[in-house]
Amino acid sequence: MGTTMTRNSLYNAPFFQEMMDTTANLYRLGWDERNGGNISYLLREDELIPYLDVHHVLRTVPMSFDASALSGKYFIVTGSGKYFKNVKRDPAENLGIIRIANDGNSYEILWGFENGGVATSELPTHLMNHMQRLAVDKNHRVIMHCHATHLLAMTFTHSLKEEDFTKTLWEMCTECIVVFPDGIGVIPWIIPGTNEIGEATAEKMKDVRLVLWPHHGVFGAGQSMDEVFGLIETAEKAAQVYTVVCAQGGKKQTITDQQLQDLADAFHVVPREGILNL
Ligand code: 2HA
Ligand code: ZN
Repeated sequence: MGTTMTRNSLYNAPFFQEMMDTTANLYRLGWDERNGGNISYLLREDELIPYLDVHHVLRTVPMSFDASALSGKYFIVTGSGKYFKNVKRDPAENLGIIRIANDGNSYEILWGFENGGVATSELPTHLMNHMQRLAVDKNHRVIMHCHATHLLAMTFTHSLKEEDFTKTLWEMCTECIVVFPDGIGVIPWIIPGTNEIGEATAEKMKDVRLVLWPHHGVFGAGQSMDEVFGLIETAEKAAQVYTVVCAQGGKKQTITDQQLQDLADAFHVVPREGILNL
C-alpha cells in the first residue's frame, strides 16, 4: 500500500448507505424528532480500509468509563445534538467514524463530526451494550435508540413489569413472539446520557435485545441494521395495535398462551420463561 493508493468514496460504502437510509427512515416514521435517537454500528477494519486511512486520527475525545473491552474497535456513530433529519444532506457534520483508544478511556475520531462535533450523548449506553451483546453473541454489531411513539406512550398506560409488557406485545401481532422470543426489558426512569442508565440497560441486554426506557424510548441490539430496525419496528407495531385495541374498547378475544407456545414451537424459538401460563 503506497501513498498513491486511491480510496473509494466513503459515501458509497454499504455501511455508510445503511446509516443514511436508517436515520432517514427513523425520521420519516416520526420516532426521532429534533436530536432524538442514536445509532452505533460496529465495523471491521477490513471493511473500512478501502474507504479510509485508519492511521489518520483527527481528534481524541475522553470518556468517563472504561471501554477497554472494545479497544481498537471501530464504529460509525450518530453525532451528539445532531438531527436525523439532516444526516442525508450533510453526513460529515452529523455522523462520525471512531475507534476506541488503547486506554479504553477515550475514542479517536477518524472521519466526520465536522465543526467540533462528538459522538452521541448516549455513547456510554451504546458502548456498554456493545460489550454486553458481544459477550453473548459474537456476531453482534448494531445498537439503535429511538423514541418510538406507541411504545413510549404505553409506558404511561401499561404495567411496566417486563413480563406483563412482553405478554401484551406478543399478543398484539402473531409475528411478535417469533421476532423477540426473549421479550422486552424495562429499566427504571433514569437521567439519559449517564453511565448509570448505560449500566442499567446493559444489565438487561444480557438476556434481551430490546430495552424500554420509560417515558423516553427504546434501545435495540442485533447483528445487522435490518435486524435491529425490524426488531424495533415489530415491537412498535404491536404497541400501535395495542393503542388501537384500547381505543376500540379493549380486547374481546386474543391469541391464547397455548397458541403463543404453538407458534414458538412451529418457528423453533424458545419463549422467555415466566410469561406464558401453561
Ligand atoms: O440523542 O435521544 O436519549 C438524543 C437522545 C437522548
Ligand atoms: Zn432518546
